[in-house]
Amino acid sequence: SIVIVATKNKGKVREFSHAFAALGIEVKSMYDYPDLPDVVEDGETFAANAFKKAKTVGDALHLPVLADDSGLCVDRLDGAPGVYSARYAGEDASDADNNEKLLSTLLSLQLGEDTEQPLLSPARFVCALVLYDPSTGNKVESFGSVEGFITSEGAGQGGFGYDPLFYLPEYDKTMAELSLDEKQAISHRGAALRELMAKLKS
Ligand code: ITT
Repeated sequence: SIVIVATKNKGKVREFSHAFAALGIEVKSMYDYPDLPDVVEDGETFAANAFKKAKTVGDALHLPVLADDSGLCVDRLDGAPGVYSARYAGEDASDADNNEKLLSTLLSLQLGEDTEQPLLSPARFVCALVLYDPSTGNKVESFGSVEGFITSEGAGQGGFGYDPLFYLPEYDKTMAELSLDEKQAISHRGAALRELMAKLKS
């Protein structure tokens, strides 16, 4: 069987493919369906944006669709970049651009403080998932989050997005230094996926 995920983010595709492969389910993404309408992600919450993606793509394909809206919330930045995480440094910003903007913003706030210490700024990743069925109009929602610290000493080649800057003290590693299995076990996306599966079973 297959599940369609309304995403163009290759990092998300990799993680969903890995998670669903363990259940014998193949993941299709927006790359597998040409001519899908553009999704306007102007919602104020992760859940609102996830629903917009699932509904736009589900209605276009006349098939049930899963969507993920996620991002990074930094305490010191009052929860930014939040729903703007993908375009923090501008409309077509790369992950590297966004990471650079995040670090320079936090480091500029730290001026005047003890700059000998590496930056460790509390933050969390948040993920909202929506599974939408256009034949009934029903949706199932789930959420997950993971706490960590933005570090000025980025590391790791795995994951995507802000993972190299997201430090997990319990592991003494960044999210980008974890394997796919390790990330799935603790990540916002892994947690949201487990909650979704539990809701679908009950
Ligand atoms: P789709 O809308 O096509 O799914 P997107 O990248 O635009 O792709 P979002 O609007 O949900 O997706 O933005 C999520 C951004 O938050 C993403 O681009 C990363 O910068 C960041 N992010 C989300 N999950 C992450 C993770 O597991 N690790 C690192 N960064 C993550």
